[in-house]
Amino acid sequence: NTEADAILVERDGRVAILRLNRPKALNALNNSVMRAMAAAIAALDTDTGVGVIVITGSDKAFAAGADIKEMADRSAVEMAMSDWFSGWDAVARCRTPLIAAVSGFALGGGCELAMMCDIIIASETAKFGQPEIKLGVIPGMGGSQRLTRAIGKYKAMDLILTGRLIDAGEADRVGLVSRVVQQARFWDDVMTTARMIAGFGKPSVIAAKETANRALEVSLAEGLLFERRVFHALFATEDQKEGMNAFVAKRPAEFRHR
Ligand code: CO8
Repeated sequence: NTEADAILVERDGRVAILRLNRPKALNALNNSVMRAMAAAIAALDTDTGVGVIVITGSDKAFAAGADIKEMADRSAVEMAMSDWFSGWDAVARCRTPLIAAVSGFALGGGCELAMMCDIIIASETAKFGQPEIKLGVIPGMGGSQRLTRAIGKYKAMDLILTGRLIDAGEADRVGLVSRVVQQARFWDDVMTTARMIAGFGKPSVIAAKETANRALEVSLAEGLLFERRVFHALFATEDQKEGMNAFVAKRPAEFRHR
């Protein structure tokens, strides 16, 4: 399919849904998907009407990896000069919360795309892995770093060095997913979660994401200082006044910035 339909963009109120749309290739991530995804996220991230972005695939595959056919014959110089995969940084830079809704295969770049998101909701059919070693390469979209931070060195090495796949249960046990849901309830759970987050005040949601992510970048003392400053600053928002006053008055909060 063409660049225009490499992903499908849907809206459900304040929730945007980006659906990978290369079913015949198990949603392999080629340059068209990367450009379409980067453009969609750039537009949605600055849209004040969007509170959460869901990234998903089909029942059979979230994404079975970077597109091997597109990469197979490239030279090292071509890969380096085009800075292959750098377009995916747009996903990691997104300030709006991202939920990866993973059913079926999330392998290689697919697993790495899920790990760029903030919450990973897996159907019980999900399978995760970093099989690049079997292709003579290594993870190239952040897997060696994000997987190691997410699940620790020894679990990550097990996956990266053997290329073996793990099912949703094992992914849950090692902490690679936020939760596992039965296939029949999977999409309902994803949308309920997305709508809930999208209903909170966006300034505090962005602050929460930004602050939690600092934990992966800085020392504990710096991270705690960052948290304290952001916490204090949120008292300048109408949503803080509304949230706390609504609690005291025993009524639901009506956040302004959502
Ligand atoms: N790329 C391209 N095409 C793919 C990919 C892929 N990653 N995965 C599946 N497809 C295609 C198949 O070629 C097949 O196409 P066709 O019908 O034309 O033959 C179609 O999708 C259906 O796939 P299968 O027939 O293989 O389906 P099965 O249900 O039998 O198997 C699997 C499903 C197990 C998921 C299998 O397709 C598979 O192993 N896929 C590859 C998984 C993989 O290795 N992923 C990692 C890719 S590499 C990567 O993501 C990062 C590389 C880092 C490089 C660093 C550079 C800087």
